[in-house]
Amino acid sequence: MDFISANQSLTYQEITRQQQEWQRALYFLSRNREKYRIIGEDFKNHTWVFSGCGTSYYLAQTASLIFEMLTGIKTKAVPASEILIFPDTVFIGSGKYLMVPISRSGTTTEILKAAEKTRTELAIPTLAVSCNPASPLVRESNLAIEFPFQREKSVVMTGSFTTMLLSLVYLGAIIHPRTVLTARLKTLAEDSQTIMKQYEPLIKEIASRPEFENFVFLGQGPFQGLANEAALKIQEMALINSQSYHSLEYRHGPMSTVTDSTLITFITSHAGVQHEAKLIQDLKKLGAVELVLAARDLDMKMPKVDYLIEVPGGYGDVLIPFFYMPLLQLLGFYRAVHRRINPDKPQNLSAVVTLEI
Ligand code: F1P
Repeated sequence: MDFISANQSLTYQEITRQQQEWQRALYFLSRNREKYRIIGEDFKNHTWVFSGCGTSYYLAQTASLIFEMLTGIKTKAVPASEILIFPDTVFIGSGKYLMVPISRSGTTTEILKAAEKTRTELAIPTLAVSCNPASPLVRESNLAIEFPFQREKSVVMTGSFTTMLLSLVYLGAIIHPRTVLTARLKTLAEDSQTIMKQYEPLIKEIASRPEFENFVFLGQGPFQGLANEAALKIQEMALINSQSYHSLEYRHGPMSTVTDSTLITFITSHAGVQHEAKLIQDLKKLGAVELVLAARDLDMKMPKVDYLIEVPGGYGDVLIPFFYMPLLQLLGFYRAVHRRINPDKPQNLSAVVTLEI
């Protein structure tokens, strides 16, 4: 970075220290195993409604699907505002629900109001997830996932996304234990850090290509939440419009906007790779530059692409987001640097949105 060195940037520090945060988080989460097991037991027949705003909403999208894959418990994900505006479309009839409000700060007005409405007017219990154990969200919730998250100072959420996601994956792993997953959780942080360091120069190179005007992120299932979050990182840090879709939806209209200044990032999954590989081939013909994130143990050969980032096999669709997300955050960071924009000071944004409601 010319005008500010990467190490001077808070956002950069928070992106690159996140794997250490996961290790700490896992240590503290493991001390509350019994508490989390009981939560799972008490609410296994409820629908868990994951909610948040901005990054915390995209986290809700990804976490709800991973949690459902892990536990078989029914989930849905909605922005906090939907609970305020259309509550009857979220909590239906006499169904049994647990609300999971997610917020880094624990002070965003919409999620606070949504949690309060759910608890008091609808008599639905809440399980808060926040990086701030002293926040009103945690204080007022019936239950909370608590551990000493390292507080982020940046406006833009990065490590807090993956650390809160990890806490929900961990909860799922306790509710429905699996030996392989428990073993993989032990190596995840170190392996993710290795991959992040290995591919950081490539991400920087891609982010520095001047011709890109259109950033598109595609993913299915839990990876669609990652696509939304990656697009948001480009908007917040680099101040560029970006788009995100369910991968196969891109054919149904949006691909009409592809030009040779479009970078399409494919956030692939084990479940979707057959379809995604075909999409990668098809979109190449339209002239887009393609970046593919994929696990090494996919049971097929990737078509030839401009940039391929391969992450270790054996982690499955539940844990590969922890390899992809730090790299997607770095893409936003380095695009900002390329545009000589300071990612620590995003335009028009503050760390918390406070409204008079
Ligand atoms: C959520 C959030 C951020 C966003 C922005 C304002 O905050 O929407 O995702 O980057 O700066 O706040 P929180 O509820 O998770 O604290």
